[in-house]
Amino acid sequence: MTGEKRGFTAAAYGVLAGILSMAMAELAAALIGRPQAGPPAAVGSAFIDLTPGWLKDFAIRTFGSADKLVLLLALAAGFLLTAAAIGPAALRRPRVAITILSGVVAVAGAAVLTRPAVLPVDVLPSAVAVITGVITLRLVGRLLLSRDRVALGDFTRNDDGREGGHDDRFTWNEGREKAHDDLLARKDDGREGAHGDLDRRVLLTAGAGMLGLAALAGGGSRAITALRRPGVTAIALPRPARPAPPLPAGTDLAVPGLSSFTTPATAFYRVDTALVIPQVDPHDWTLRIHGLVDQPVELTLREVLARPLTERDITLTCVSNEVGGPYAGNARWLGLDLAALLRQAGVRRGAAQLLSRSADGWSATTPLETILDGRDALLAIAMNGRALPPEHGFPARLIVPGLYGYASATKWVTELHLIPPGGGRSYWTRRGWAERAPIKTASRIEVPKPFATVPAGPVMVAGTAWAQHRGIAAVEVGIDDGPWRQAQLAATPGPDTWRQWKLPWNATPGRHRLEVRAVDATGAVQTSRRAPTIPDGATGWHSVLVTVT
Ligand SMILES: Nc1nc2c(c(=O)[nH]1)N[C@H]1C(S)=C(S)[C@@H](COP(=O)(O)O)O[C@H]1N2
Ligand SMILES: [Mo]
Repeated sequence: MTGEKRGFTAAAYGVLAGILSMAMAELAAALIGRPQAGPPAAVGSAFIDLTPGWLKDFAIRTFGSADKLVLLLALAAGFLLTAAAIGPAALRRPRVAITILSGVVAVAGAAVLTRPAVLPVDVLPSAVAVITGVITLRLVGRLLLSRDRVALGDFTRNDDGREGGHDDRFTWNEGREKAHDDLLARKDDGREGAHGDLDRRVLLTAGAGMLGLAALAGGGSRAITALRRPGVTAIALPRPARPAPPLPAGTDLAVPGLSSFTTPATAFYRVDTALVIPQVDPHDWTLRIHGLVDQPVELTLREVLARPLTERDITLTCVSNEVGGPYAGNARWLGLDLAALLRQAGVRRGAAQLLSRSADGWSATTPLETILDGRDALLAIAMNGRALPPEHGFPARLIVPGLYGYASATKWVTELHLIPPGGGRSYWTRRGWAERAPIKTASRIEVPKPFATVPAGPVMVAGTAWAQHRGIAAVEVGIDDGPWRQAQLAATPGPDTWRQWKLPWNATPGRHRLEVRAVDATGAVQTSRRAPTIPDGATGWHSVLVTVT
C-alpha cells in the first residue's frame, strides 16, 4: 500500500472510529437517561450559548426551525474532519494524535460540565467516547501496521530505501513506511499478493463491523430515549373554570393558502435554544415561586391541575420574526392565571420583574406590571385541548399576551423568581435584547405568494395582522402607487389574537406590487420605517410582487 493510499485508509478508519465513538456515547447517554449529556448535544448547546446574539438571530431568521439541524450538521462535519486527521496521525505520529484527541475531549468535557443542571454522571458518555475512540484507533492501527509488515516482509532483502536528510521527527513507523513506499514504487506492479487480499478482507470486515456496531448503538440509543419519553398523555386535562369565550363566527375567512386562525400544534413555529428537547417527567416536575414574595411556594403538576384553570386564545410571536415572516402562531391555551398565582405567594414591594427559568437553564425577564395589569398571563399546561407537546414546553410554560416570546414565554418552566428593578438579566437580555418587549403591530400578505403568477381578473389578496393586547382596527392594502384600500377584517375573540383580512382585487395583466399595513386599536398606524429584529422586533411594511397574465 502506498503512503498516500495508507493515509487515506487510515483517515477512513479514523472517521469510522469517530462515528463509533459518538454512537457508543449516545448509547451511554440514553442508558443513563441524560440525552443532553451526549457529546454532540452538549457541544452543540454550549455552542448555541456562546454564539453571539446577532448570529443566533440570523440563524433563526435564515433556517427557522431547521437552525438546530444546520448546527448539528456543521458540528458533525467538523468532528468527522478531525477524526479523519486523527486516523493517519494515530498511525504515524501518536503524539499528534493524542494532542488532537485531547483537544476534542477537552471541548466535549468543558461543554458537558458547563451545561446548566449538570450531574456527575454526565461525564460518562464523553468517557465512553474517549475509551471507544482509543481502543478502535489502536486496533485499526495494529491492523494497518500488520498489513505493512506483511508487505514489507516481501522486500526485506532490499530495505535500503531510506533517503538521508528526511525529517528526524519521523517515527520508526514512518521510516519503515518511507522505505516501504520507495520499494513499492520500484516494484510498481500494483498487484498485491495473497497476503494483500487477506488483509484487505480483514480491513473491510473491521470497517463493516465498526459501522454495524455504530448503527446498533445509535439505533439502540434512539429506541431507549423514545421508550423513556415521559407520557404526555399521562395528564388528564380538567375542564377550565373559566373557558375561552366561543370563537365568533368568521374568524377564518377560508381563503385558500391563508393560515388558519387557530394554528395546529404540529404547525406551530418553534424557536428555542434546546438542542435536545428537555424531557420533564410530569411526576417530578415542580414550579418554585420565590424571591420577593411573602411566602415561597412550590407546586406540583397535580396541584396545578387541581386549581381553577383559565382558557384563552392568544397569538404568540417571536422577536426574530422579520417583516412578513412565519414566526407567529395562535393557539387556545389552558393554564393557571399567572397574576393570581403570584399574588397568592404575595408580591412584595420592590419586586419589579419576573425572572422565569426553565428545566434547561434558559431564562426570561418579564416586567411584573405587565403580568399584573389584568391581561390573561398564563402558566399554560395545554395547547388546543391537549397537554403541551414536548417541543412547546411540556409540562408547563408561560404565555403573556402582548409580549414577544423571548421576554415572556418560558417553556419547560420550573422557577418563577421575583426580583427588584435591575435585579438580574436573562438569556436574551444578557445578549443585548430589550428588557421591554411589547409586540409591534405587524401585517403580512399570505396570498398571493411572493412572485406568484396569477390570471387576470378577480384575485383575493389575504393575510393576517397582529398587535397583541391592543388589537387590530384596520388593515389597508396598497397596489402599485394607488391609494390605500380598506381590507375586510375577519372576526376575533379579542385583542390578544391575530386577525385575518382579505381584499378582492381585479387584477390587470402586468407586474404589480402589493403592500400592506395595519392600524391598531389605539389608532396608531403601523410604521413604514424599516427596523431589524434586534433588539426589540422588526418593523416595516410587507410587500409582494406578483405577475398577472
Ligand atoms: N426554555 C425555553 N423557553 C423558551 C425559549 C427557549 O429558548 N427556551 N424561546 C422563547 C422564544 S424566543 C419564543 S419566540 C417562544 C417560542 O415558543 P414556541 O417554540 O412554542 O413557538 O418560546 C420562548 N420560550
Ligand atoms: Mo423568540
